Amino acid sequence: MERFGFVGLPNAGKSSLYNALAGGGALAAPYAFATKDPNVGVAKVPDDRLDRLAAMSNSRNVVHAAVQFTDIGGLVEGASQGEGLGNRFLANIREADAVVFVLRAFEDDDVPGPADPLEHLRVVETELALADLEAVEKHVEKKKKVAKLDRSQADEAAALEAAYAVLAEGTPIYRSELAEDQRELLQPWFLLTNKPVLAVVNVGETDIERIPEKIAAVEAEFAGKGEVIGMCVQLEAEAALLTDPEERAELLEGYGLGEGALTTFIRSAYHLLGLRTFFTTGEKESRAWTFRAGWKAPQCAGVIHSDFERGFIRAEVIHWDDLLEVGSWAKARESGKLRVEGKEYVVADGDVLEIRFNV
Ligand SMILES: Nc1nc2c(ncn2[C@@H]2O[C@H](COP(=O)(O)OP(=O)(O)OP(=O)(O)O)[C@@H](O)[C@H]2O)c(=O)[nH]1
Ligand SMILES: [Mg+2]
Repeated sequence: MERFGFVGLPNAGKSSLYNALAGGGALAAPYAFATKDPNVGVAKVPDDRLDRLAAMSNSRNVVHAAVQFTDIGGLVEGASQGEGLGNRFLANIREADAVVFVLRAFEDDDVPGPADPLEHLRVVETELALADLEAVEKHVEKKKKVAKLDRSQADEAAALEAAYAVLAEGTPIYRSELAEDQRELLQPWFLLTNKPVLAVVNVGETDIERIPEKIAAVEAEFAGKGEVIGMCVQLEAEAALLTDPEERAELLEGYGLGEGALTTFIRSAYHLLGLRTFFTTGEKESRAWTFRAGWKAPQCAGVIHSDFERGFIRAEVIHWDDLLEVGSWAKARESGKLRVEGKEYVVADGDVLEIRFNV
Protein backbone atom coordinates (compact mmCIF):
# COMPACT_ATOMS: atom_id res chain seq x y z
CA MET A 1 0.00 0.00 0.00
CA GLU A 2 1.26 3.51 -0.80
CA ARG A 3 2.11 5.62 2.22
CA PHE A 4 1.84 9.39 2.66
CA GLY A 5 3.36 11.35 5.52
CA PHE A 6 1.91 14.70 6.64
CA VAL A 7 4.21 17.51 7.68
CA GLY A 8 3.54 21.11 8.61
CA LEU A 9 3.63 23.72 11.34
CA PRO A 10 1.53 23.35 14.50
CA ASN A 11 -2.14 24.22 13.94
CA ALA A 12 -1.85 23.95 10.15
CA GLY A 13 -4.61 21.34 10.05
CA LYS A 14 -2.68 18.05 9.66
CA SER A 15 -4.77 16.12 12.15
CA SER A 16 -7.93 17.68 10.74
CA LEU A 17 -6.90 16.44 7.29
CA TYR A 18 -6.24 13.02 8.77
CA ASN A 19 -9.74 13.06 10.27
CA ALA A 20 -11.24 14.10 6.95
CA LEU A 21 -9.62 11.10 5.29
CA ALA A 22 -10.04 8.53 8.03
CA GLY A 23 -13.45 9.74 9.28
CA GLY A 24 -12.07 10.84 12.66
CA GLY A 25 -9.74 9.33 15.24
CA ALA A 26 -7.10 12.04 15.66
CA LEU A 27 -7.11 14.88 18.18
CA ALA A 28 -7.41 18.20 16.35
CA ALA A 29 -7.12 21.12 18.76
CA PRO A 30 -6.38 24.86 18.67
CA TYR A 31 -3.05 24.71 20.48
CA ALA A 32 0.43 23.88 19.24
CA PHE A 33 1.71 20.29 19.42
CA ALA A 34 -1.70 18.73 19.96
CA THR A 35 -0.28 15.69 18.16
CA LYS A 36 2.55 13.94 19.97
CA ASP A 37 2.34 10.35 18.80
CA PRO A 38 1.70 9.69 15.13
CA ASN A 39 -1.76 8.78 13.86
CA VAL A 40 -1.71 6.11 11.18
CA GLY A 41 -4.80 5.45 9.12
CA VAL A 42 -6.05 4.06 5.87
CA ALA A 43 -8.43 5.65 3.39
CA LYS A 44 -10.05 4.02 0.43
CA VAL A 45 -9.44 5.51 -2.98
CA PRO A 46 -12.84 6.65 -4.21
CA ASP A 47 -13.49 5.37 -7.71
CA ASP A 48 -16.76 5.85 -9.46
CA ARG A 49 -15.69 3.47 -12.25
CA LEU A 50 -15.40 0.63 -9.74
CA ASP A 51 -18.83 1.37 -8.27
CA ARG A 52 -20.37 1.22 -11.72
CA LEU A 53 -18.62 -2.04 -12.62
CA ALA A 54 -19.78 -3.55 -9.33
CA ALA A 55 -23.37 -2.52 -10.07
CA MET A 56 -23.12 -4.05 -13.55
CA SER A 57 -21.77 -7.35 -12.21
CA ASN A 58 -24.06 -7.38 -9.19
CA SER A 59 -20.95 -8.03 -7.10
CA ARG A 60 -21.39 -9.27 -3.54
CA ASN A 61 -18.16 -7.59 -2.54
CA VAL A 62 -16.57 -4.30 -3.65
CA VAL A 63 -12.91 -3.65 -2.79
CA HIS A 64 -11.45 -0.21 -3.37
CA ALA A 65 -7.75 0.51 -3.55
CA ALA A 66 -6.43 1.99 -0.31
CA VAL A 67 -3.69 4.37 0.77
CA GLN A 68 -2.08 4.91 4.15
CA PHE A 69 -1.61 8.25 5.93
CA THR A 70 0.66 9.16 8.82
CA ASP A 71 -0.08 12.34 10.73
CA ILE A 72 2.80 13.52 12.92
CA GLY A 73 3.53 16.38 15.31
CA GLY A 74 4.03 19.97 14.20
CA LEU A 75 7.41 21.25 13.02
CA VAL A 76 8.67 24.67 14.07
CA GLU A 77 11.54 26.82 12.95
CA GLY A 78 14.67 25.55 14.70
CA ALA A 79 13.29 22.01 15.09
CA SER A 80 16.64 20.67 13.93
CA GLN A 81 18.16 22.46 16.95
CA GLY A 82 15.58 20.95 19.29
CA GLU A 83 12.92 23.69 19.19
CA GLY A 84 9.34 22.57 19.79
CA LEU A 85 9.20 18.80 19.68
CA GLY A 86 12.54 18.69 17.84
CA ASN A 87 12.68 16.74 14.60
CA ARG A 88 13.16 13.13 15.71
CA PHE A 89 9.52 12.30 15.07
CA LEU A 90 10.18 12.80 11.34
CA ALA A 91 11.58 9.26 11.49
CA ASN A 92 7.94 8.16 11.39
CA ILE A 93 7.65 9.24 7.80
CA ARG A 94 11.10 8.32 6.51
CA GLU A 95 9.67 5.36 4.69
CA ALA A 96 6.65 7.14 3.26
CA ASP A 97 6.32 7.07 -0.54
CA ALA A 98 5.43 10.76 -0.66
CA VAL A 99 5.20 13.75 1.64
CA VAL A 100 2.11 15.93 2.05
CA PHE A 101 2.73 19.50 3.22
CA VAL A 102 -0.21 20.99 5.05
CA LEU A 103 0.09 24.78 4.70
CA ARG A 104 -2.25 27.04 6.61
CA ALA A 105 -4.03 29.82 4.77
CA PHE A 106 -7.07 30.16 7.05
CA GLU A 107 -7.50 33.08 9.44
CA ASP A 108 -8.97 32.25 12.82
CA ASP A 109 -8.28 34.29 15.97
CA ASP A 110 -8.93 31.23 18.11
CA VAL A 111 -6.15 29.25 16.44
CA PRO A 112 -2.64 30.61 17.15
CA GLY A 113 0.02 30.79 14.48
CA PRO A 114 0.69 32.42 11.11
CA ALA A 115 -1.86 32.13 8.30
CA ASP A 116 0.49 32.80 5.40
CA PRO A 117 1.05 29.56 3.46
CA LEU A 118 4.35 30.83 2.05
CA GLU A 119 5.67 31.34 5.57
CA HIS A 120 4.62 27.76 6.36
CA LEU A 121 6.27 26.47 3.20
CA ARG A 122 9.53 28.25 3.96
CA VAL A 123 9.79 26.80 7.48
CA VAL A 124 8.78 23.29 6.45
CA GLU A 125 11.21 23.15 3.55
CA THR A 126 14.09 24.47 5.65
CA GLU A 127 13.49 22.05 8.49
CA LEU A 128 13.13 19.04 6.19
CA ALA A 129 16.31 19.99 4.36
CA LEU A 130 18.13 20.32 7.69
CA ALA A 131 16.84 16.95 8.88
CA ASP A 132 18.13 15.42 5.64
CA LEU A 133 21.43 17.21 6.04
CA GLU A 134 21.83 15.60 9.47
CA ALA A 135 21.15 12.19 7.94
CA VAL A 136 23.54 12.68 5.01
CA GLU A 137 26.31 14.18 7.12
CA LYS A 138 26.70 10.90 8.99
CA HIS A 139 27.36 8.94 5.82
CA VAL A 140 29.10 11.14 3.31
CA GLU A 141 32.69 10.86 4.58
CA LYS A 142 32.38 7.16 5.32
CA LYS A 143 31.00 6.50 1.86
CA LYS A 144 33.81 8.44 0.19
CA LYS A 145 36.37 6.30 1.98
CA VAL A 146 34.62 3.10 0.99
CA ALA A 147 34.42 4.29 -2.61
CA LYS A 148 38.19 4.82 -2.73
CA LEU A 149 38.69 1.11 -2.11
CA ASP A 150 35.65 -0.12 -4.03
CA ARG A 151 35.06 1.77 -7.28
CA SER A 152 31.61 0.24 -7.69
CA GLN A 153 30.47 2.58 -4.89
CA ALA A 154 31.78 5.71 -6.59
CA ASP A 155 28.45 6.80 -8.10
CA GLU A 156 26.67 6.48 -4.78
CA ALA A 157 29.37 8.45 -3.03
CA ALA A 158 29.12 11.19 -5.67
CA ALA A 159 25.33 11.33 -5.32
CA LEU A 160 25.65 11.61 -1.56
CA GLU A 161 28.20 14.40 -1.90
CA ALA A 162 25.98 16.28 -4.34
CA ALA A 163 23.02 15.90 -1.98
CA TYR A 164 25.14 17.17 0.89
CA ALA A 165 26.09 20.31 -1.04
CA VAL A 166 22.45 21.05 -1.93
CA LEU A 167 21.08 20.40 1.57
CA ALA A 168 23.81 22.47 3.21
CA GLU A 169 22.35 25.47 1.37
CA GLY A 170 18.97 24.68 2.88
CA THR A 171 17.57 23.50 -0.46
CA PRO A 172 15.30 20.44 -0.57
CA ILE A 173 16.53 17.81 -3.02
CA TYR A 174 13.29 17.94 -5.04
CA ARG A 175 14.13 21.56 -5.84
CA SER A 176 17.74 20.82 -6.80
CA GLU A 177 19.40 20.11 -10.12
CA LEU A 178 20.29 16.57 -9.05
CA ALA A 179 19.73 14.20 -11.96
CA GLU A 180 17.04 11.52 -11.78
CA ASP A 181 19.61 8.70 -11.64
CA GLN A 182 21.42 10.42 -8.77
CA ARG A 183 18.17 10.78 -6.89
CA GLU A 184 17.59 7.08 -7.38
CA LEU A 185 21.01 6.26 -5.94
CA LEU A 186 19.97 8.16 -2.80
CA GLN A 187 16.97 5.87 -2.18
CA PRO A 188 18.66 3.74 0.51
CA TRP A 189 18.87 6.81 2.79
CA PHE A 190 15.13 7.50 2.77
CA LEU A 191 15.69 11.24 2.57
CA LEU A 192 12.54 13.28 3.22
CA THR A 193 13.19 15.81 0.46
CA ASN A 194 13.97 13.10 -2.07
CA LYS A 195 10.30 12.10 -2.14
CA PRO A 196 7.53 13.54 -4.30
CA VAL A 197 5.59 16.37 -2.64
CA LEU A 198 1.94 17.32 -2.57
CA ALA A 199 1.00 20.59 -0.87
CA VAL A 200 -2.43 21.09 0.63
CA VAL A 201 -3.25 24.75 1.14
CA ASN A 202 -5.81 24.83 3.95
CA VAL A 203 -8.14 27.73 3.18
CA GLY A 204 -10.74 29.28 5.47
CA GLU A 205 -14.47 28.62 5.39
CA THR A 206 -15.14 31.96 3.71
CA ASP A 207 -12.54 31.46 0.97
CA ILE A 208 -13.96 28.41 -0.76
CA GLU A 209 -14.91 30.40 -3.80
CA ARG A 210 -11.44 31.92 -4.01
CA ILE A 211 -9.36 28.75 -3.86
CA PRO A 212 -7.46 29.32 -7.14
CA GLU A 213 -6.50 32.79 -5.94
CA LYS A 214 -5.55 31.46 -2.48
CA ILE A 215 -3.18 28.81 -3.81
CA ALA A 216 -1.57 30.86 -6.60
CA ALA A 217 1.38 32.07 -4.51
CA VAL A 218 2.28 28.54 -3.39
CA GLU A 219 1.95 27.25 -6.94
CA ALA A 220 4.28 29.97 -8.19
CA GLU A 221 6.79 29.28 -5.42
CA PHE A 222 6.71 25.54 -6.11
CA ALA A 223 7.10 26.12 -9.84
CA GLY A 224 6.08 22.59 -10.79
CA LYS A 225 8.33 20.86 -8.23
CA GLY A 226 5.26 19.41 -6.57
CA GLU A 227 1.48 19.38 -6.83
CA VAL A 228 -0.67 21.94 -5.05
CA ILE A 229 -4.31 21.66 -4.07
CA GLY A 230 -6.51 23.94 -2.04
CA MET A 231 -9.32 22.89 0.28
CA CYS A 232 -11.04 23.84 3.50
CA VAL A 233 -9.86 20.98 5.68
CA GLN A 234 -12.14 21.90 8.59
CA LEU A 235 -15.34 21.54 6.54
CA GLU A 236 -14.13 18.34 4.89
CA ALA A 237 -13.39 16.90 8.34
CA GLU A 238 -16.86 17.85 9.61
CA ALA A 239 -18.50 16.19 6.63
CA ALA A 240 -16.39 13.05 7.08
CA LEU A 241 -17.88 12.52 10.54
CA LEU A 242 -21.25 11.79 8.95
CA THR A 243 -21.41 8.11 8.15
CA ASP A 244 -24.56 8.33 6.04
CA PRO A 245 -23.40 9.07 2.47
CA GLU A 246 -26.54 11.05 1.62
CA GLU A 247 -26.28 13.27 4.69
CA ARG A 248 -22.61 13.81 3.93
CA ALA A 249 -23.32 14.73 0.33
CA GLU A 250 -26.00 17.17 1.51
CA LEU A 251 -23.65 18.85 3.98
CA LEU A 252 -20.90 19.23 1.38
CA GLU A 253 -23.41 20.59 -1.11
CA GLY A 254 -24.70 23.02 1.54
CA TYR A 255 -21.16 24.30 2.14
CA GLY A 256 -20.69 24.78 -1.60
CA LEU A 257 -18.03 22.08 -1.77
CA GLY A 258 -19.60 19.94 -4.49
CA GLU A 259 -18.54 16.32 -3.95
CA GLY A 260 -15.82 17.49 -1.56
CA ALA A 261 -12.09 17.81 -2.12
CA LEU A 262 -10.96 14.46 -0.77
CA THR A 263 -11.52 12.65 -4.05
CA THR A 264 -9.39 15.22 -5.84
CA PHE A 265 -6.81 15.01 -3.08
CA ILE A 266 -6.46 11.23 -3.26
CA ARG A 267 -6.45 11.29 -7.06
CA SER A 268 -3.66 13.91 -7.06
CA ALA A 269 -1.72 11.81 -4.58
CA TYR A 270 -2.13 8.81 -6.90
CA HIS A 271 -1.12 10.79 -9.94
CA LEU A 272 1.91 12.21 -8.16
CA LEU A 273 3.28 8.72 -7.65
CA GLY A 274 2.51 7.57 -11.18
CA LEU A 275 -0.07 5.12 -9.84
CA ARG A 276 -2.71 3.60 -12.09
CA THR A 277 -5.74 1.42 -11.55
CA PHE A 278 -6.97 -1.72 -13.26
CA PHE A 279 -10.09 -3.66 -12.35
CA THR A 280 -11.38 -7.18 -12.00
CA THR A 281 -15.12 -7.70 -11.89
CA GLY A 282 -17.51 -10.57 -11.32
CA GLU A 283 -20.46 -11.66 -9.20
CA LYS A 284 -18.25 -12.57 -6.29
CA GLU A 285 -16.23 -9.37 -6.28
CA SER A 286 -15.34 -6.19 -8.11
CA ARG A 287 -11.98 -4.81 -7.19
CA ALA A 288 -9.60 -1.96 -7.99
CA TRP A 289 -5.90 -2.84 -8.13
CA THR A 290 -2.99 -0.43 -8.07
CA PHE A 291 -0.08 -0.59 -10.49
CA ARG A 292 2.56 1.76 -11.84
CA ALA A 293 2.40 3.51 -15.18
CA GLY A 294 4.18 1.42 -17.80
CA TRP A 295 3.67 -2.00 -16.21
CA LYS A 296 2.97 -4.94 -18.50
CA ALA A 297 0.21 -7.51 -18.12
CA PRO A 298 2.22 -10.15 -16.19
CA GLN A 299 3.45 -7.58 -13.65
CA CYS A 300 -0.13 -6.41 -13.11
CA ALA A 301 -1.26 -10.02 -12.79
CA GLY A 302 1.34 -10.37 -10.03
CA VAL A 303 -0.44 -7.67 -8.02
CA ILE A 304 -3.40 -10.06 -7.73
CA HIS A 305 -1.30 -13.12 -6.93
CA SER A 306 2.32 -14.08 -7.53
CA ASP A 307 1.11 -17.33 -9.22
CA PHE A 308 -0.72 -15.23 -11.81
CA GLU A 309 2.57 -13.61 -12.77
CA ARG A 310 4.64 -16.77 -12.64
CA GLY A 311 2.20 -18.80 -14.71
CA PHE A 312 0.91 -15.95 -16.88
CA ILE A 313 -0.42 -17.13 -20.27
CA ARG A 314 -2.55 -14.25 -21.49
CA ALA A 315 -5.01 -11.60 -20.37
CA GLU A 316 -8.49 -10.85 -21.63
CA VAL A 317 -8.84 -7.09 -21.63
CA ILE A 318 -11.52 -4.46 -22.15
CA HIS A 319 -11.61 -0.81 -21.12
CA TRP A 320 -14.07 -0.19 -18.27
CA ASP A 321 -16.39 2.11 -20.24
CA ASP A 322 -16.58 -0.27 -23.21
CA LEU A 323 -17.52 -3.04 -20.81
CA LEU A 324 -20.27 -0.96 -19.23
CA GLU A 325 -21.57 -0.17 -22.69
CA VAL A 326 -21.97 -3.83 -23.67
CA GLY A 327 -23.35 -4.62 -20.23
CA SER A 328 -21.60 -7.83 -19.18
CA TRP A 329 -18.41 -9.83 -19.46
CA ALA A 330 -20.26 -12.63 -21.30
CA LYS A 331 -21.70 -10.24 -23.88
CA ALA A 332 -18.32 -8.61 -24.34
CA ARG A 333 -16.84 -12.01 -25.11
CA GLU A 334 -19.69 -13.00 -27.48
CA SER A 335 -19.49 -9.76 -29.41
CA GLY A 336 -15.73 -10.08 -29.77
CA LYS A 337 -15.08 -6.92 -27.72
CA LEU A 338 -12.66 -8.69 -25.37
CA ARG A 339 -9.09 -8.37 -26.58
CA VAL A 340 -6.61 -11.13 -25.96
CA GLU A 341 -3.28 -9.67 -24.89
CA GLY A 342 0.07 -11.33 -24.23
CA LYS A 343 3.12 -10.74 -22.06
CA GLU A 344 4.16 -7.52 -23.76
CA TYR A 345 0.85 -5.71 -23.30
CA VAL A 346 1.23 -2.42 -21.42
CA VAL A 347 -1.83 -2.16 -19.19
CA ALA A 348 -3.81 1.10 -19.37
CA ASP A 349 -5.50 2.94 -16.53
CA GLY A 350 -9.11 1.76 -16.41
CA ASP A 351 -8.56 -1.63 -18.08
CA VAL A 352 -10.63 -4.54 -16.82
CA LEU A 353 -8.61 -7.76 -16.84
CA GLU A 354 -9.13 -11.46 -16.60
CA ILE A 355 -5.88 -13.37 -16.30
CA ARG A 356 -5.30 -16.85 -17.77
CA PHE A 357 -2.49 -18.64 -16.02
CA ASN A 358 -1.07 -22.07 -15.39
CA VAL A 359 1.27 -23.08 -12.57
N1 LIG B 1 -11.28 27.95 11.03
C1 LIG B 1 -10.59 26.87 10.65
N2 LIG B 1 -9.99 26.15 11.59
C2 LIG B 1 -9.31 25.05 11.20
C3 LIG B 1 -9.19 24.67 9.84
N3 LIG B 1 -8.43 23.55 9.78
C4 LIG B 1 -8.10 23.25 11.05
N4 LIG B 1 -8.63 24.15 11.91
C5 LIG B 1 -8.53 24.19 13.38
O1 LIG B 1 -7.20 24.46 13.73
C6 LIG B 1 -6.83 23.78 14.92
C7 LIG B 1 -5.56 22.98 14.66
O2 LIG B 1 -5.85 21.92 13.73
P1 LIG B 1 -5.10 20.53 13.82
O3 LIG B 1 -5.66 19.69 12.72
O4 LIG B 1 -5.11 20.00 15.19
O5 LIG B 1 -3.62 21.03 13.42
P2 LIG B 1 -2.27 20.18 13.37
O6 LIG B 1 -1.56 20.61 12.15
O7 LIG B 1 -2.55 18.74 13.49
O8 LIG B 1 -1.53 20.72 14.65
P3 LIG B 1 -0.38 20.00 15.59
O9 LIG B 1 -0.81 18.61 15.87
O10 LIG B 1 -0.34 20.86 16.80
O11 LIG B 1 0.88 20.09 14.81
C8 LIG B 1 -8.03 22.91 15.30
O12 LIG B 1 -8.75 23.58 16.32
C9 LIG B 1 -8.83 22.85 14.02
O13 LIG B 1 -10.20 22.70 14.29
C10 LIG B 1 -9.85 25.47 8.85
O14 LIG B 1 -9.84 25.17 7.65
N5 LIG B 1 -10.53 26.55 9.33
MG1 LIG C 1 -2.01 17.38 14.88
